[in-house]
Amino acid sequence: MITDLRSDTVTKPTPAMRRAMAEAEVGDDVYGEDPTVNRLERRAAEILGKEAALFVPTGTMANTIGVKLNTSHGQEVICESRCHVLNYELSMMAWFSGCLARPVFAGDGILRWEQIRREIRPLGPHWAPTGLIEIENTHNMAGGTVYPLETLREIREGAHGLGLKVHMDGARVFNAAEYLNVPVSRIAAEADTVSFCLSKGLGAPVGSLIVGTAGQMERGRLYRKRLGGGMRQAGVLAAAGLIALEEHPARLAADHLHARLLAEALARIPGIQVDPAKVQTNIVIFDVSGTGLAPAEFSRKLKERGVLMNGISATQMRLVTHSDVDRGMAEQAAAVVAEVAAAVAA
Ligand code: TLP
Repeated sequence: MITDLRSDTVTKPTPAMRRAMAEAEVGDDVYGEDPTVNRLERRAAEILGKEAALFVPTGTMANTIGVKLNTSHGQEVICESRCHVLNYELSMMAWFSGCLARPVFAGDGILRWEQIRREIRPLGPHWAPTGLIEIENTHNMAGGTVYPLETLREIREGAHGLGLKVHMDGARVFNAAEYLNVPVSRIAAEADTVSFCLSKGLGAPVGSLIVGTAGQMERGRLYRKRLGGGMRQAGVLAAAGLIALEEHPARLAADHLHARLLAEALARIPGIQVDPAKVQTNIVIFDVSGTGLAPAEFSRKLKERGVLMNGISATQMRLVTHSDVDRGMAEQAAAVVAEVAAAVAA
């Protein structure tokens, strides 16, 4: 058996999802006639506390539309240096929206208003004006870190005070809500548009949503079509998404527990560095340089023993817990990491 901790994107649809997909009522969503997609969009808007939602194939498309809705060509988007929109979306911000990223580093991935404020550029003879603040919650490459509500409020108030919008890449915003123990709508209220993924911790096979005002989502539909995201009888996907959205947030606590257990076990392994106290959600980033192995080599040795984890830098690896990994598998994976580290030391 393989324990796949490369990402929470790897989950397989549950039997209930497969049944719902097989039985889904469908129509042509490009005409707005897919009842299951419409239901998913209605429920997503309600749960996130926004006027409207738009179902899209991927988180990348949701963010692309989010940036486009809130900017115009030639503007800058302030974002954290390691964020997904800048590093893992094939420069879509530039390609589709004609914007430049203005990256700002925060060790824990969490931007503070004071940092953002210093980077805001007015219209002037030399500068591209700031168009948007983009925040990633939870922050993937900082290790699943969560924005405190107070920090989000300061960013929203500061940005709105200057006439700027806030887009939240909330691919894992339900993990953030679980960590803060608040309804996800409390978090979404602090951003103008929020993207989130059904296909990560929530366990759906495909799909993301973007939420915002009804007017924004109406324009968003056109951008989605331009991007090739008009999916026709997409109710088969939305049916699995509805189960993910309604039922799976409740099980994220287990993923967080397993991530914490893994981090604690890893911290005891000589040569591995990680601070379990910093693990807030389902992502653990750990340094393997002390073992004498590079992440790619470490990853290969883990794979030989049935455990999948990827390197994310010259020294660090990432593991992500999800619904297809139970406590026993998490414990077993930690034992395999210990075994590889010990084999190298010997
Ligand atoms: N993240 C993937 C990889 O692309 C890195 C992963 O395995 O974590 N925002 C955030 C914060 C993400 O982590 C991801 C995917 C996306 C957006 C994009 O989602 P998709 O893959 O659906 O385009």
